[in-house]
Amino acid sequence: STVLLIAMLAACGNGDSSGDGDESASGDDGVKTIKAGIGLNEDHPQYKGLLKFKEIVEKKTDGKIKVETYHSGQLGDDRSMTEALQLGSQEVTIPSTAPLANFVPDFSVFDIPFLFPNTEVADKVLDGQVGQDILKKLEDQNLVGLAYWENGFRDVTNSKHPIKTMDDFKGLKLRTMENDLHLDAFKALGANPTPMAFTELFTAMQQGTVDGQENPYATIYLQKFYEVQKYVSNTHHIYSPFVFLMSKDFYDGLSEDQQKIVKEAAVESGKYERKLNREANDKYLDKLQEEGMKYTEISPEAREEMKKAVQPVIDDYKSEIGEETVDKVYQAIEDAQK
Ligand code: TF8
Repeated sequence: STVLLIAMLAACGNGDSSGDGDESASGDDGVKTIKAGIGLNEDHPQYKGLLKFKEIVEKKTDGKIKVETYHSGQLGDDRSMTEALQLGSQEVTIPSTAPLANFVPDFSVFDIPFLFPNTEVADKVLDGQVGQDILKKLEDQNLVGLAYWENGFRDVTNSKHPIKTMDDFKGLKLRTMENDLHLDAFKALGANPTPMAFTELFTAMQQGTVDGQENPYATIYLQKFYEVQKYVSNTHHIYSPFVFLMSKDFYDGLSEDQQKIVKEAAVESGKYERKLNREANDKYLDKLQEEGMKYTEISPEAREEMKKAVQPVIDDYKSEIGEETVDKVYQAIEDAQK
């Protein structure tokens, strides 16, 4: 009877864990469920984009695919949600490329400081062959990259003093995303950087564990960082893409039509999210100042000094990212400006 009991427990314990994600993702009525989680809150364009994805997919599949949406890190942070896709306990997440570099090093090419001159060039490179080829590399990690969305140009905030030149970074305890290139770049600028998941950031700033962080204005405003940060500068030091990720096991379990629908929906809702995000970033700097933050303009000379300081880090990382990927991205940026 003990053997029978153990066998019964083992059967119960199996639940979805042995499934490749399909059992947990599709009920016996043939309806498949996409569990989609993001890190930013419901006010951010990233969530509005996800709702657009849900609307398109549920409409085009006549409800045969349902999308459950979760925001504010309810399902975890960028890295843990990406791991959940690999394990089949979640179907969609939309991380920044920086944490994604821990799964596919090539994504760190987008963490090269001052890489993209503007969003037009970024869109052309990301949506062009070079960007799409980098997405393909996710498939070895049981992930499918369906589209690039936009996090945006990143700007530094802190609670200590205005940042006007590189000197002002000296000794500043700055949180960075969990990405070695970011870490080393801020060390080269003279800061004292700490990698941390986004879900822990607000508390760390509130408690003074870190003095500052760097994110686009929309995130700084919509996540209410102005409540715990005093100074903001337009460093615009990195353009961060998001990647619309889907579990490859789940994607492979879809019909060809359904695969076409989710791919097109990710691209279409991505264009919508980029538009909302760009409108947001322009107006949110004003709102940050209305909330009492002190804005400091970084001069072209100061930015040039920062570019020079981080160049050795970029040279060091070229082989780690992949020389071919780095060269192709630089060439695509040049071609996009002809
Ligand atoms: C960061 C990122 C995040 C986004 C979001 C969690 O600073 O910019 O805000 O990746 O999806 O960690």
